[in-house]
Amino acid sequence: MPRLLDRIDNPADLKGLTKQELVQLAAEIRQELVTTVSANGGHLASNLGVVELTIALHRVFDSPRDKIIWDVGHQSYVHKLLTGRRRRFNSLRQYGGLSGFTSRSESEHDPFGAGHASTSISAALGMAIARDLAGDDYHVVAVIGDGAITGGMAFEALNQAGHLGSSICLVLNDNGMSISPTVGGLARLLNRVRLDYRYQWAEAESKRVLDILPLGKKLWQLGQWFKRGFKGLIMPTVLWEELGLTYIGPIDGHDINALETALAQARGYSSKPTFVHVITTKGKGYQPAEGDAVYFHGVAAEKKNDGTAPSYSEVFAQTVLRLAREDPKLVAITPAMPEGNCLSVVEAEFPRRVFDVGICEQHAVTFAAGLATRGFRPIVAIYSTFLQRAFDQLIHDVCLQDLPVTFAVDRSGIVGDDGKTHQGTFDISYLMPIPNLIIAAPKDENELQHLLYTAVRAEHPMAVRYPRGPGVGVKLDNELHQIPIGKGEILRQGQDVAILAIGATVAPALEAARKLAERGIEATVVNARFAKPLDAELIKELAGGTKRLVTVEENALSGGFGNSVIELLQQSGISDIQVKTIGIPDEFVEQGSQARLRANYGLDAEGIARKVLELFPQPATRERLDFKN
Ligand SMILES: Cc1ncc(C[n+]2csc(CCOP(=O)(O)OP(=O)(O)O)c2C)c(N)n1
Repeated sequence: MPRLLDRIDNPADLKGLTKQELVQLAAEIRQELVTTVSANGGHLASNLGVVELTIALHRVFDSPRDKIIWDVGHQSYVHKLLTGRRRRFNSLRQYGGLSGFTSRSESEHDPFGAGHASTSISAALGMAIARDLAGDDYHVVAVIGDGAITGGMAFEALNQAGHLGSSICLVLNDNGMSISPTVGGLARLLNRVRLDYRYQWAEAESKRVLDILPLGKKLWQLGQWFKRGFKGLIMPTVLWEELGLTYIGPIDGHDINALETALAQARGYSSKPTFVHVITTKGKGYQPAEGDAVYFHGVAAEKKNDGTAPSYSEVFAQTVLRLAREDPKLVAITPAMPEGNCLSVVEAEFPRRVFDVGICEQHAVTFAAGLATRGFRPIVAIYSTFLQRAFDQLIHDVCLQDLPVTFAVDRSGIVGDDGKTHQGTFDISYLMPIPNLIIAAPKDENELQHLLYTAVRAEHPMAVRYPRGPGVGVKLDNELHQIPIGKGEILRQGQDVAILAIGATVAPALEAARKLAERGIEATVVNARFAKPLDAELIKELAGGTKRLVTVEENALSGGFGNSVIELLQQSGISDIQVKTIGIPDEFVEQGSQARLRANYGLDAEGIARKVLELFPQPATRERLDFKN
């Protein structure tokens, strides 16, 4: 039987469908989501939960004239299917394919690109004010989850939205879940609405009481006061109303009729911000995802781990567990990623010393600073891309006061299919100029343990960056030891060229050296370990020896490790040397598998060997070096 979905080329095609057809369409969309995400990986549970909401939004509003903004954008797959991207949907998260998030360059139906959380209300407000100033009359809608609304930016925008009073429609997609269950006071408040069915009774009762009050301004005022006080007692909507938003809800987010009624009501408010509270079930309609929404939040296309080596994140968590057992003052903080960075393992044993602070990177960093002032040893486990959010907190609250906070910078370097918004290719550059901060990267998962052990004993803030995915498969030492700060190690000696690699690039650098040796070029390979402070002594010695240096890093070249090495040479007056740097040029890194992207940027063994070869320009040597086989 032909699918209804195959007839939807743009949102206007939804408008003529009957209620029964809409139910069928929702089922077809869910089938498509499960099939594609099973093959390509992606955010399954979040998308399954917004099928009806997305259909209703596109029936009530008129995209692209009306602007529908998805916070984070990880739940925009249904929106993509309904806005002309159905035929390309099988390319989701693939190299050159559809993004797993919203993107302005991908479709006119994506008015704002996303990937990081809590931006939608600010963006919506900007568009709404632009509309008002230009004398336009389109609608602006922001859809934000109960996880993303815990982010500080969302609150900053809500504060301004109520103050400006411009018309925007904020849809809270409340499923009680961030990636893990949403935490915090706001989550508790929302839970009361979601879980306590008394809200239905409360609403009916407050309306009944108001109905029997006599008219007249004074009593009307009293009625308003009573309504707010009474509703607030049982139905915690008052927060939104006091902020200046008209509250509509709570609405069953899987009932298209109810959704359409509520959204149409919101659309009707032409001079007020509205807040439509929609209750959904994450993973809806696919039993495995409904049963385990945490696991099915983000599904990997390939198996994360082939079983031979633990992931860096797993080794991180096991190390924190050991350190926490030894030191009662050790605490760990995660901004909403206890599963991704594996801290849930530590939390199980030390529930009072692991803090999921919500999607609040800025708060996470300053919270750690506060703990450090009182003699605690905080470890902030944070993805490289999300630490960007807390740049000022890093400088102003941690490093300026030289507080010994450890930053476990997970997913550093190339992360793969999540694409441009999530690549961890900036951290060395943005950390580098901050005084007092030590920046390290282990060559393998064993060294990660030792660097973490070193970091929690350091007298300064220290960042340890490590990549996404499995370690290189080395044996993990039982005894942990401190690594001297700012000291690299020579892994291989050769007189022709020195390769200085840091972090995940050390293993391919060693392999490159082996390939070069087969062809008569002997390379020294150094595991730099520290981007700051650099091992100046070692670098100067190498420069004096081989006169040829190649640096390798999975980070932007601008302001990165290699540039720092060049600066050191320059400042030391060393000029009789050839230097090549391998890293990410001045561009955003696309989505694709880590292996493919690394190869694209010459960060694999072949690429490193090729770059070394550029320092040996004799054609005869070049011809002999064929690294393809
Ligand atoms: C600034 C930032 N921190 C962390 C993340 C990682 N992240 C992606 S989705 C998500 C949970 C979002 O929860 P919610 O908004 O409730 O949406 P749901 O998936 O439940 O629909 C998190 C923490 C992010 N995208 N951006």
